[in-house]
Amino acid sequence: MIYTITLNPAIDNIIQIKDQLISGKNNRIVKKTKDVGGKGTHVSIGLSLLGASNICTGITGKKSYEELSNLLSSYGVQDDFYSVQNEEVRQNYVLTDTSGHSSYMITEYGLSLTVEMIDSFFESKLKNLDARDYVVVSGNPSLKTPIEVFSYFVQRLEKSGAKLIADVSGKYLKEFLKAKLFLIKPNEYEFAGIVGRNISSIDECYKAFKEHKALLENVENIAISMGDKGNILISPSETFKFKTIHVNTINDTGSGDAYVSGLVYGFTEKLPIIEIGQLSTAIGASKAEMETSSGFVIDRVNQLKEKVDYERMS
Ligand code: TA6
Repeated sequence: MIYTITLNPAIDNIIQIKDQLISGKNNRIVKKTKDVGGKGTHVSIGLSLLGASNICTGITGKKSYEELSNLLSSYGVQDDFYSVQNEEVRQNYVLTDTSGHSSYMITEYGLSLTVEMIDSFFESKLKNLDARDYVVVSGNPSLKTPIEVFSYFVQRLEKSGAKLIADVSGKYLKEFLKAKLFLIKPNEYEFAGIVGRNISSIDECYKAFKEHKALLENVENIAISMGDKGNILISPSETFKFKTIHVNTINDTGSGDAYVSGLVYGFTEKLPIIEIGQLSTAIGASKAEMETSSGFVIDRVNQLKEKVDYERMS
């Protein structure tokens, strides 16, 4: 079974304004919608759209949880979060404009986690976890969460024997790298933070990977996304880079998470690396064509994936 864990899910309040946002001007709202926020939730939406059964779980507040759950079920996702009394689901705000050139993300800190919450979460939602399972931890906990609590969470996950997939950043990624990982998906900045040098191209990613293999010895597969510059998939036996497909971007919020859902699907279905890269790249592009924060159009993905150019690096 594939579990997605979101330690700080959200409800995204998407506000579309006319033309581009201008400071000091009265920027008129054209449209307001709500969508699922948080990253692991988006991965579950992607897996469900791809037909892969998964358990969408994590830790959230009880207040507004029903609204988040209804948004998830509108994508066919049955969630099973551990919810905390007297806490609420955080509200995030995504500002987009009709030009489609920019999106602004304004996020609340969300719920600060404790060891007791982690233990209750494992006892109530993860007690059946074992080596046959994949666990995708996507999105950081609230920045108010002490790193020791997150470290405890990672140690409990590692003890379960499940294959771990991490899409987290900064000190949380550094913490996860102490554990044995099946897959990580840093962006260029997060990868630069691991190898301690600036990265400005996909080729530089691969060069830095080869020079700093020791820093990544716990990681089996690495996908590094670089937005318009493309992405690279590094596995123990082969490495490929993939070109980005340029589409008419309406809202790129959640494109990275949608891309991760393609990676998780591909790796868990044991598809060839080339197919994994083409599928996940096409999914990220299809998401960017939508007004929402999550989801994509399967027919559009199938149309785009054949157009994804790639090159073998090793
Ligand atoms: O990646 C997209 C997204 O999950 C948005 O839906 C928004 O909720 C934001 O990112 C949350 O990011 P954070 O890093 O605060 O969990």
